[in-house]
Amino acid sequence: MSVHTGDITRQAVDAIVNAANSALKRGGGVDGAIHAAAGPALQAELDGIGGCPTGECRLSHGHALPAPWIIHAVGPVWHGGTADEDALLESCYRSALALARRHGLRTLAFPAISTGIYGFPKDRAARIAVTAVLDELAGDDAVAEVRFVCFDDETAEIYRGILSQRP
Ligand code: AR6
Repeated sequence: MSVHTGDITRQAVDAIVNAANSALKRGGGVDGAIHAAAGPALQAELDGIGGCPTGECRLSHGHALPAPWIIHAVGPVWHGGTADEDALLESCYRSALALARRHGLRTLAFPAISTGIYGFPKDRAARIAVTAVLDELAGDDAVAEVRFVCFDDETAEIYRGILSQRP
C-alpha cells in the first residue's frame, strides 16, 4: 500500500477505482475527471450495465485512460453516521478487491471514496479504507499493489498517519 497525491486518471495501474453514483451516470469530482479522461465511450459502456447499488462495484474498460480497467464503486452519502455509512463504505473497498481478484487485476489505485460530494468525514473514511484493504490483502497475493491517490495534501497526510500507526 502506498499514498500518492495527484490526479488518479494519470495512474498507470491495472484498474483505477471510481467514486461513482448508483445510476452510473457521469457526475462531478473524480467521476467527472475519469469520464473526461476516458472519453464518451465510457458512458456508453456504463449505460449498458445500467446501475449499481450502494456498497457494490462494477467493472468497465478504461477506454482512453492509461489504466485498462475502471472499477466503479458506489459509496454512501454521509447522513451523520446513522444510516449504515461505515459498513457501506467498507463494502466498497472489499467489493473492489474481490472484483480485482476475480479478473486478475494486480495493481489498483483508489480515491478517497465518499469524502467529496458525498460528505463522509475524511479521517473516518481513511481508517475504514486502510483497515478493509489491509484485511483483504492479508494472506492473499492475488492483488500485489494498492495505491491511495489523494487529490489534496490534507487527505494524503491523513492516510500517511494511519499507515504509519499500523503494526
Ligand atoms: N483524482 C483523485 N482524487 C480526486 C480527483 C482526481 N482527479 N478528483 C476529486 N478527487 P468525489 P464522492 C477526490 O466528490 O464523495 C460524483 O458526482 C476528492 O477530493 O469525487 O464519492 C459522482 O457521480 C475527494 O477526496 O466523490 C457521485 O454522484 C474524493 O476524490 C458523487 O460525486 C471523492 O470525492 C460521489 O461523491
